[in-house]
Amino acid sequence: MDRLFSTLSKHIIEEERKHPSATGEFTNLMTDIAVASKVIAAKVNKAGILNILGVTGKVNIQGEEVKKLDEYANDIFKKVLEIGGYTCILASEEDEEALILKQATGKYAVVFDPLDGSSNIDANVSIGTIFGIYKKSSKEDHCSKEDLLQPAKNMVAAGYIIYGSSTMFVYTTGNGVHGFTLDPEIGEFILSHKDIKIPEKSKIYSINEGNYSTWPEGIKKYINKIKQERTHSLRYIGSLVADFHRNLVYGGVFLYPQTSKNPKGKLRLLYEAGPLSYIVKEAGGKGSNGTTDILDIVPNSIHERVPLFIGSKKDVEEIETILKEG
Ligand code: P6P
Repeated sequence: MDRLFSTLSKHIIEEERKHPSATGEFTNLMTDIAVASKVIAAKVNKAGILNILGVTGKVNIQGEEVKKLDEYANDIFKKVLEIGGYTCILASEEDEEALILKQATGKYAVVFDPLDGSSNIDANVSIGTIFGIYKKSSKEDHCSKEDLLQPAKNMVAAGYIIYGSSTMFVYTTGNGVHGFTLDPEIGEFILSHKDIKIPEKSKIYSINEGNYSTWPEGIKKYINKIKQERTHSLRYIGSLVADFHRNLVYGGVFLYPQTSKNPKGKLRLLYEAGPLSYIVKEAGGKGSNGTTDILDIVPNSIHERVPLFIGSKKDVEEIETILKEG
């Protein structure tokens, strides 16, 4: 019975109480995100029945096929945040341009990938939503892209929802990383993983070995080294949130280096690498582009791509050292 008192809603309110000057707006924003994630989870969990698998026939800014669930998740997130009124500008993986919301009162900028890994939807592989929240930085009353193009270290919160064997909401506001599992019987996210810490050294590496021939030499050297020393197992789902979450819980390092097809890397800085690096730092890990901590990189555009090496700190630092040696 006491588990009912460790809900996400209660946790968010307890976090607010740590900030005496809090107005409750942030709590309401986080609550809105939690509601959006439950709505998306309900659809993801029965996509095959509702005939919302498959594609819409459209292509997004990334040149990727937009799956029906992608579009649905994007619409839900934007609608909930717009109605909530606590945000002034949004950046979504699915939309070419940032969305400046009509009400200028919201003081938060939210970046999100509404449904990452969607190429796996039809195969019932775990997928996820990633979000990051900034306080508006511009001095003007209205919001502008400047409020979005902040380094991830400026975030006030970051999280993801993984739609897998269960639906989990994992987030941090800078006071540890906490995981909540959705109890579908009562429609509440219940605290299941308090203060997650990623093991400093991992035994898992996640990378698409199919790109081996086009990796930078330093990455080939690192992968060959761990394969030679047989210190790691390869686990790669091809769904960032699922790979990241497993590595966060068990320890592991995820690598998406530059390739011939993605010479700047494939993953996006603003709404993928940034929020996940904020989370992993809070859990004792690290996110890097190979030379710089992801948290310190100032985005030049909302869809900017970066090479991403993220997970157990010692593994990421070893990759940085090998890349530095050239
Ligand atoms: P690849 C999914 O399309 C995605 O954006 C991430 O979720 C995932 O980590 C990556 O791409 C997989 O890319 O090239 O290995 O299929």
